[in-house]
Amino acid sequence: MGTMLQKMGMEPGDVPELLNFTRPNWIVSIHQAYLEAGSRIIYANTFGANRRKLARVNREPGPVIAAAIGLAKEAARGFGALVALDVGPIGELLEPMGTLSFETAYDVFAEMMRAGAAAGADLIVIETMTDLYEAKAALLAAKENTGLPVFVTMSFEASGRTFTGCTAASMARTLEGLGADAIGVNCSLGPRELLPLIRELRRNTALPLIAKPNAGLPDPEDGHYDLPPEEFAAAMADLTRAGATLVGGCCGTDPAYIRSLKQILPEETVLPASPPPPGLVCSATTAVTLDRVRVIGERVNPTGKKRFQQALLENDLDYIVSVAVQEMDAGADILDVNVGFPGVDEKAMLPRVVKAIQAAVDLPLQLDSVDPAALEAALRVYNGKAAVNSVSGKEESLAAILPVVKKYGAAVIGLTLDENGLPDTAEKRFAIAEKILSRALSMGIPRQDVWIDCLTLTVSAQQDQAEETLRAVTLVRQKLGLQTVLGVSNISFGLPNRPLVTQTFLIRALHAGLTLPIVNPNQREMMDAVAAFRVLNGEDAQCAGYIARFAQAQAEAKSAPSPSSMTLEEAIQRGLKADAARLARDALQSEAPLNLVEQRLIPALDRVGLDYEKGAAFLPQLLSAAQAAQAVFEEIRQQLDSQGAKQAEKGRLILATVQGDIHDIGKNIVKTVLQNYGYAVIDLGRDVPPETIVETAAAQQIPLVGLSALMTTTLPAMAETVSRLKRLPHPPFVLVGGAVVTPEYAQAIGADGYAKDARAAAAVAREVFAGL
Ligand code: B1M
Repeated sequence: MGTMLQKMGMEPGDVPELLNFTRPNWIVSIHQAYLEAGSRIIYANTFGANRRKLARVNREPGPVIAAAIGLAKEAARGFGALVALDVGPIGELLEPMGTLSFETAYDVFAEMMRAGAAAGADLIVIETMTDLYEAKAALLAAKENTGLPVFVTMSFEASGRTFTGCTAASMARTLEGLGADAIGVNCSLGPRELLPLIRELRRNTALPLIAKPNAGLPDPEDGHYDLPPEEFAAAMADLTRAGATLVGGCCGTDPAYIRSLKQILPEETVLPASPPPPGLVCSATTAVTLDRVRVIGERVNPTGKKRFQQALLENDLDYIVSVAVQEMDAGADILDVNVGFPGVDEKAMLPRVVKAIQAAVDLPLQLDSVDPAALEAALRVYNGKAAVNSVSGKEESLAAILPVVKKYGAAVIGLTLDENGLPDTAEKRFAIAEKILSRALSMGIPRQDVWIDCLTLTVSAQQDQAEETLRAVTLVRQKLGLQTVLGVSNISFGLPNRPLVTQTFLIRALHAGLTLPIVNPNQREMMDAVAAFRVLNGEDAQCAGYIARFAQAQAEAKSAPSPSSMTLEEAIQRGLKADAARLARDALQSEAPLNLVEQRLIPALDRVGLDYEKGAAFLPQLLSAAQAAQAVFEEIRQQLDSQGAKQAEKGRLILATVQGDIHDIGKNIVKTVLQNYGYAVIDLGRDVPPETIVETAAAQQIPLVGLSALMTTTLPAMAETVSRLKRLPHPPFVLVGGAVVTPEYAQAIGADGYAKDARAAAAVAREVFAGL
């Protein structure tokens, strides 16, 4: 639609959805051209018809969507084609990367979905998503507000991830679990580049797969796509062989492409039978396949932990996140999250904690509660495929928990106890496991998503039960082939030298068939036992993991830094706000504030930036590191404020981060330092358009304007701003800075000065105001 509207004369900046009213004949004729070329599903012109985008042109989504669907149906008449409500991204980043809450995003999508269904759409297509969280909000909105089939496609980069770091495996498992009817990829790349992605999706789902690539890759010079229709169609044939059964095109694919594509497609495409994928849980960025022993961390749990209980009661999410980060560092694969404690409203707290942890930790989470309402609230906001801990064999539990697990596509732990309590023989526990499995299967929960916990009892109290638990684990593993879970620590309760007993039991349980031990990953004995077991069980190829673990000195081997040994740099890199602020306060006792910025804060952020560049960290990590850096900066600011005897105002100046750039940590540091040197700073913020800066400078006759830019892509906005400032009748002195700016570049764009850091900026200001 976009490609054709541009060809027909849509101007840059036009809102395509308004053309449903102003150019209905264009829209109908575009649909018809594609239908004549062979399209069997057409997307109505509703991609951006959401409340947030349409508010800018004072339109309501309902009438826009009704008009668009009406035009598509008019065109489709006589072709027997289906009309899809087309739903694109809202256009704003969701929390924690942006400011839009998950709940608001859901409401925005729900309104579109209801309008599309009311207007008579045959199906819903959610497309061009780059954030799995946003795709989830849209899919839930479609499922909960309409009965229409829903397709979801996301846009990936050549790295195999979306720009927020989502993998094809995480996408497939999460969206399939949530009930999508078909999934796939659209936009960003050409058909050749999509092949590995389609293969990866095929490995992870039996759903029909969609492939809608661009017409190749754009020429960097003129922006034209590089594949002609015939080559496009030939490359698409590889995608159909790899399993794509719904095919089409995105940017650059005019009707000639669809015609060529139609010619190479067989009339009936047979979905290749694929074996059920192995069990898996995931966050948006990390998929954990259950094909080997995986460790579930147990520490995000208040039981017996005074500090954790206090954190829950005081809503101290930073502390809770720091516990999760430590478990991740210690090598856990999945984190159990439990916030059940007297005085805590679990239904409110569990989702809050899930949101906080998933912003800093990219491991899959296991949501642990007996309250179905709390579980549902947390599953709703979880970005990925979670596990639920737990359901039991009790009728009441099965009836309350399994529907929630099914709706959100989670895995579930079944506890082998029922109305009669925990049986004392392995066979009776096995019977309960069978009952839970059969009930889950009858509800459509796949077998690989049912995990069984045969329950660990305290050996000092019931000595014979240790053996029964191990026998039950073996029965479940061998006869049902399910994943087995055990919270092993309970075995040693009340005994001296607990780690020894727990480790011995863990080793026995692993050999009995335990696949998902729930342990304290900070206890070296437990992780050592798992590492050794992985070697003996053939899970650790060439013993590489084991050797890496013990190659370093024993003291260093995989031990998580305790909060007391953590450095300020580590706290920033891990995004631990409270720890970072505390360590900054300590450091400021002996270090000068600006040295702290230059020698510790900036290098720490540089390392995060490097990891991001290498694909070892993703946007959420970048963001949490930035938030931790801001907490450090706040300490620095307070210190500077308390030191700097406020001097008389030496002059007024403007500071701004240029248009398109939201990096403002550096600009804020420059601001604080200049304020402390006695200048009054008019802070125009970040992402500031040139006209705002120019108008403010002119209206208030400001002699010095400081501009900051952090990205190569926003340097042109800096150049543009400088050039407009220089055209003023009384141009101000323009100072530029920021990590990408060099003295040469400053000179080339006509700036009057360059400063490499905040101190240098203050020196320039001194000179400028002295010369006035
Ligand atoms: Co992003 N980011 N980021 N980011 N980020 C960079 C800049 C990047 C280099 C990371 C990388 O890939 N290695 C890369 C840019 C690549 C390029 O050049 N094209 C990048 C990218 C790609 C992005 C996004 C596009 C990611 C995405 O969405 N896919 C996105 C951009 C959104 C946008 O701007 N439109 C994005 C988003 C973010 C966060 C929101 C997560 C966060 C910013 C939070 C915030 O600022 N409120 C963030 C962060 C933290 C970074 C890194 C890691 C750190 C930047 C920083 O704050 N440094 C950065 C990597 C890096 O720089 N190593 C990166 C510390 C700060 C104190 O230093 O700003 O240089 P700096 O300031 C210094 C000096 O430069 C100087 O003084 C300061 C103190 O001494 N100075 C001036 C600064 N301004 C001055 C003005 C002056 C004088 C001196 O006179 C007026």
